[in-house]
Amino acid sequence: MKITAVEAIPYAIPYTHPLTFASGSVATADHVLVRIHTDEGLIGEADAPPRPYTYGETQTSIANVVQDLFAPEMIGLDPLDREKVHAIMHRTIHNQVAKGAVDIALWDLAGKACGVPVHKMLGGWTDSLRVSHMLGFKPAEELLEEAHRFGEEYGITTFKLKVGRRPLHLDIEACRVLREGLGDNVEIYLDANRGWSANEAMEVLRQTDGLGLTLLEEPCDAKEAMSRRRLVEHSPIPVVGDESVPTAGDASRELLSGGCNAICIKTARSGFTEATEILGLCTGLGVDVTMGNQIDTQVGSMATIAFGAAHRATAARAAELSNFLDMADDLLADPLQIIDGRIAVRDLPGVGAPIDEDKLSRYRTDR
Ligand code: MUC
Ligand code: MG
Repeated sequence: MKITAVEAIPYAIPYTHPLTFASGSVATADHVLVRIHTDEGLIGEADAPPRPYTYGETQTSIANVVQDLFAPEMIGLDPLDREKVHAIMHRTIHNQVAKGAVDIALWDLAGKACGVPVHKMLGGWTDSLRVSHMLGFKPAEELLEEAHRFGEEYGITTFKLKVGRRPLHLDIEACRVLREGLGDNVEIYLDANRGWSANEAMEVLRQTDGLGLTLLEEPCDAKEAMSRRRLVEHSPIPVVGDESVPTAGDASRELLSGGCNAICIKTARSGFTEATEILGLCTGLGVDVTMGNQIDTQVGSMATIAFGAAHRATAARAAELSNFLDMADDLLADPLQIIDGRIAVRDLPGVGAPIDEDKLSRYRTDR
């Protein structure tokens, strides 16, 4: 099998409920669908969600780097020779989301070529994942109402609260209201998207002590190395690296230097290959992982599900899989469903995310 063409198709789908967090806000899914074509007629696909405030990539930069830098070198290669494609991509620094999508599209092709679901190829641990829902910036009472609604409608019992606001009492109050309103059996953890300093995060931990929060993700910029290390040393709960650890090299640097002691794995920015390397580091070192959401579509969420369900360690905690519910529409042909707080894998060859061609024609912005 040979790669004959690589497409990077920009599209835009609005959000019905925009998500706001410390480093940015998302009102439109202005993503890129990466498609790798082969001489055998098989097509590998993956969704690339640009997050300029996190990685510096935009819809245009992702489409350009895939089409102008990667595609010309990839054409003619066997898509199963992933290491050769990675060597090509490695010559360009950064551009993690573009690289992640190319990698997932190659795995999609590998699964389709073998007639096997990718979650089986990667490890086949389980057939569904528990869902964690992400709560964006809102007044505390609205957050509680949203959490109750997601509990009742979808059976979700784990919530990641976006924090990192100033003054600090806004988030401290939100934690209190959620804990009092949801009771002790609901898991609540925090993600500050670098909104605080490490010392502010210490203060929040002090004032939320006793509320049973389970994780604190990316409290401050990881480059604040000294005070972040102090925070990690003194925190009673694991401090999770997210945007500071897109690659295995970043994850090892942050873990070994004490910048975090748990890791959020996101397939959108690490692909399956690098995510596997990161996971190996984490299980080897004995640190917890979470499956994160890069504000993914259903197509992107299927990739997270395939990877998360494949491994014991990634299936241990609830995975962030519900952001797609806030979108007006999606490209996935057969919509995802959250039932009793879980989403199931799809037993289709590849990642299991066939695209609705009519919807792609409607939402693509390049024609
Ligand atoms: C998260 O976990 O941080 C917000 C920005 C981004 O890149 O991902 C989201 C969610
Ligand atoms: Mg995060």
